[in-house]
Amino acid sequence: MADYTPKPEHKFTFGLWTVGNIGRDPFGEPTRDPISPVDIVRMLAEVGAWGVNLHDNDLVPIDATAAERDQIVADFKWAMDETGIVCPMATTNLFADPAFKDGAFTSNDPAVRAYALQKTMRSMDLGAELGAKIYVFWGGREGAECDSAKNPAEGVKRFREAINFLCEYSKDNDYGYRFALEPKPNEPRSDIYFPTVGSMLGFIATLDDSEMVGVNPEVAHEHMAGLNFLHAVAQAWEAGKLFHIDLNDQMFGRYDQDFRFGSMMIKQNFHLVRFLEDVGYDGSRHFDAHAYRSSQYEDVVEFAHGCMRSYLVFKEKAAQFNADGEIQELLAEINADDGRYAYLNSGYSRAAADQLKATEFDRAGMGARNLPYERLDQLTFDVLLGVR
Ligand code: GCO
Ligand code: MN
Ligand code: MN
Repeated sequence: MADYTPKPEHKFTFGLWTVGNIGRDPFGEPTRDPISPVDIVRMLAEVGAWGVNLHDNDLVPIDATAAERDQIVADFKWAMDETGIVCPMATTNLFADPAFKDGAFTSNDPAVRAYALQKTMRSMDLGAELGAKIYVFWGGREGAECDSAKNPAEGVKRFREAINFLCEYSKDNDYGYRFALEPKPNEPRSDIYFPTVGSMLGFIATLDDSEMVGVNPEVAHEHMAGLNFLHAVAQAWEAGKLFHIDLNDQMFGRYDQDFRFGSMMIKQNFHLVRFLEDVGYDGSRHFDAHAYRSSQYEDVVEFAHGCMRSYLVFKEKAAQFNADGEIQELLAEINADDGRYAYLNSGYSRAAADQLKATEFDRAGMGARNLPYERLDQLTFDVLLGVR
């Protein structure tokens, strides 16, 4: 029996808001008691996680005094030291307070935009104090219901100005942050700006210092938009922009479900984990999910175990897939290359263009070739379901 024990090298992290979720939804009141940040750190250590991530207000209430803040942060750091739990990522809550009801960085109100910047700088100070090196931006309220009220191009511009400003703030303070922007198509807004990973990648290229900014893709967010998450992650990876990842699970086209990783889309998640492991992604594996509303504390602990266990099971299946002789033979057959067109690999030259133009192709032969993807997909299924 394989060992599915989580270890620090797996870099499994949970947000304070994930295992700390109290089961409130738009139709119903909380179903479980809050857990203090210090107790969450202890719980994460017990289940074998590596790190904890947080929004400023997951730890420090928005109306805390400076003295209260310092005490809370000191207690939290003590719990981190005691347990060995690290804090690799921090972020700002720019969505809960009514001040942000029509956006933070993209609000029409200059005072709200300025307050959002100030709140983020303070939260960056906090993250730096806890050792975070990744700073996430999820623009939950940056969007609209009423497109008559806001010019979306203005929204893009305002978001850019904010990120440019905060990049400089990070550098000015030697925080060493890398920013990870997290797209989502909707919820809580009807439409959120920069709805997908591709959209965010396009935006990043327009920043003053695009080097220090990447993405934080989330399974649920691309699935809500009906998109292939693996493809989004692969594009981000190929662009050198996969700075962080939010793992959870979600049916296509539904409300924001935030299910336990591996609980819903098994084949998609398998391919995702195989990709992350094969390319050597070495960032956090962050679970941005929460337990069902029906769970109490002991089942929340099971939820946390489950996220990490599912990842490790997928990882084991990926190794099995990679070591399977029949699968590898099929892949070799599918990717066969006799080197005849290698002259195209170095890009354009007049000689290459002339040679290519003079080539006769067996178009009918190419079309008639059998691609054994049915067999390959069934073998994948058999690996996943443990019958191979
Ligand atoms: C959501 C988002 C958030 C962010 C978090 C960190 O759908 O609510 O995924 O959980 O990830 O705010 O930036
Ligand atoms: Mn989410
Ligand atoms: Mn998220």
